[in-house]
Amino acid sequence: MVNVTDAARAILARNDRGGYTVPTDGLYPFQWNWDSAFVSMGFATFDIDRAYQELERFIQGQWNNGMFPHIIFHVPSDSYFPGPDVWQTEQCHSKKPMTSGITQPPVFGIALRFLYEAVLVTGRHDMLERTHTLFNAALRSHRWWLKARDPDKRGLVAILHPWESGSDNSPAWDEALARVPTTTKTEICRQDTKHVNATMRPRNIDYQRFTHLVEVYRECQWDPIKQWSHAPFKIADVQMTAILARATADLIWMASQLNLSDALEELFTMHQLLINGLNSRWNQHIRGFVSLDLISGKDIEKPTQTCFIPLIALELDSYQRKSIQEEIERWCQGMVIGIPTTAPFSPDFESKRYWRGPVWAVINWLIADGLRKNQLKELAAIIEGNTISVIERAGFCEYFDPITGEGLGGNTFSWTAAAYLVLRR
Ligand code: 2M8
Repeated sequence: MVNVTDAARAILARNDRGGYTVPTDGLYPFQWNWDSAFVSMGFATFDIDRAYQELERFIQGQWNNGMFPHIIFHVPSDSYFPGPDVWQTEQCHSKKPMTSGITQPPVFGIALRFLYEAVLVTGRHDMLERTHTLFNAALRSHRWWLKARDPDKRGLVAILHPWESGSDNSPAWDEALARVPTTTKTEICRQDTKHVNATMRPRNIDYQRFTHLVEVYRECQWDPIKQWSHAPFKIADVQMTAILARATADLIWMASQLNLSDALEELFTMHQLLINGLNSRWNQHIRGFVSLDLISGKDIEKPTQTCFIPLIALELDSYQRKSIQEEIERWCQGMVIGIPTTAPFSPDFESKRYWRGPVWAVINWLIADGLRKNQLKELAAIIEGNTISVIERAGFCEYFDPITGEGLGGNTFSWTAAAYLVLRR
């Protein structure tokens, strides 16, 4: 019998393109932002040099203004839409690899701490300079987040495109996305449905709106101030904010390890702002945290995984803790595997369609981590155990049907392999 840990390492080796890892062959032929951060943690369980390399290749795509783009197009490929010809971001990152024009969840800082902890365990002293370089890139990107995506200093950072959230077609974005026009100047040549059954992917109308948004921001020449004022889609997202807050806490830890006292003060201020913002988003009805639609001014009361992600950054009070525990248990009732990314009792739930219900290993990883942080260790262990066993049964799939446990989407997925390696340790 093949050892599953070896199989997970083999997936990472197979998706390695020379120092960076593609999410999976064919469907996603470039380096993705939060995928790479998760993948680097997977590598750190057995090859710390390669783990560092993953982040080093990634920061090659950092923009002059500090933004970490969501895709780095290291080498051309025509198996993905939209490619660099649609984004047209050359002026933002002179002499660097081509990139997309939007960002993704800042898991980078979380990964950097994870890697550095592994370095400390090995007692290696030759990684300091490399660590400093990565730390500085992370700090610049956090500054970009606060400046470009929270100009009103609410303590909540906004997404301007559903692709930025990483949960592209989540029901959480439905109402806001419905206001975005479906007209596009670009010819939409979807490649994803050549790799994966269309019923497991976003709809064509979603792609029209995704592409329309790209065009709006391209016309703003990717200038953050212009984008902020022209954005037809603008959501202060609690998942994004929670990841940024947690990553900021991890950078605080890094700064104290590296004796960077100047950075410490700035990071503390950033962290407090984000924690206050997140705390203001508790919703009694949903029994979780909710995002805010900055255009309609409305709370987004959709039961999606987003509501639980703030656990990774916050210390909940006992009432919140109990509510979230009960809510997660309710969502998992009758499921072969939890946690579904949309509550199964919601009319929006679709067990096979991408971010509208399927279970994602990296989301379980984050939530379990948040549960542990909040002393809900038993529930965390159940979720981790279920994630490990579904991967052992169904393989390293992109996502899983919570009702049947079936593996869906792309196969041989890097971040699923990384999740396995980290959760199985
Ligand atoms: C999916 O998103 C990309 C766009 O970024 C796509 O569907 O084309 C999402 O699952 C996202 O979270 C993930 O980072 C990416 C690569 O795995 O695929």
